[in-house]
Amino acid sequence: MFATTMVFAQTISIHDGQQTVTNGQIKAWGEANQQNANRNVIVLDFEGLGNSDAVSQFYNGGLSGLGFGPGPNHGVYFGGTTLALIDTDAGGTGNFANEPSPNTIMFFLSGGGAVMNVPAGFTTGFSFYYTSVGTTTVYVYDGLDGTGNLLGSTSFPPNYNLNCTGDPTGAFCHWDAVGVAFAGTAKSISFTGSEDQTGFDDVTFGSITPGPVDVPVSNWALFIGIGLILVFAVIRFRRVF
Ligand SMILES: [Ca+2]
Ligand SMILES: [Ca+2]
Ligand SMILES: [Ca+2]
Repeated sequence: MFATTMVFAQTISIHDGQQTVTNGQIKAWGEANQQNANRNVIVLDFEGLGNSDAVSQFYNGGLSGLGFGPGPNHGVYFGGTTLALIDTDAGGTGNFANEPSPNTIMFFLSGGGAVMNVPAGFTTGFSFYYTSVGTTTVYVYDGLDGTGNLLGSTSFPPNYNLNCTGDPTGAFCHWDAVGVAFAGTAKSISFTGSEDQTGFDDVTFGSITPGPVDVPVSNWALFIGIGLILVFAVIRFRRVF
């Protein structure tokens, strides 16, 4: 598998080494993520999936290829070539660092890309983080499995090692947050790039910026206010009766 003319940037792989992570550790990461599911938007962070594990039905009320899950049921399923990958520093075989939600990302080894299906459809746009040796292009379709009309496509430049170091290891150490807007109702997204040289994380619906959204401070003030009203209401209720 060695090319006669080696160009480091072109032969580097995002998937490498020996797995040591246990199934128990992987399940714990998934459970920790589900406890933090108090969000305004849907974020697929791939935590709780196995190493080199087909994402498959994990976000659709079912299981991954290796039998992990179910994850949060978002009505989303992935094509067979879409895999999860765990950071080598966390016991997997992922040659990456600084992933936006540790320790698991999405990638593909074959099939030319990762296809995400949303049968109920979604509108406006979505966002995600990526790291890649080559150009990454995302295609949006109004049919399942990359069929139907092409609603839009957006390309992003190579970025995998821009001004960064590992955590402590991982050659794919730079991630960019990007958004894709489109008109119409999308039912599938094809994430493409170079096989074994492109990674994705925090695929987010309902926001042009990827990842979990914290509750704004102003909302906490509102919640505290509602809580105080309820406390006074209970005190008053007890006095009346
Ligand atoms: Ca990491
Ligand atoms: Ca790492
Ligand atoms: Ca992640």
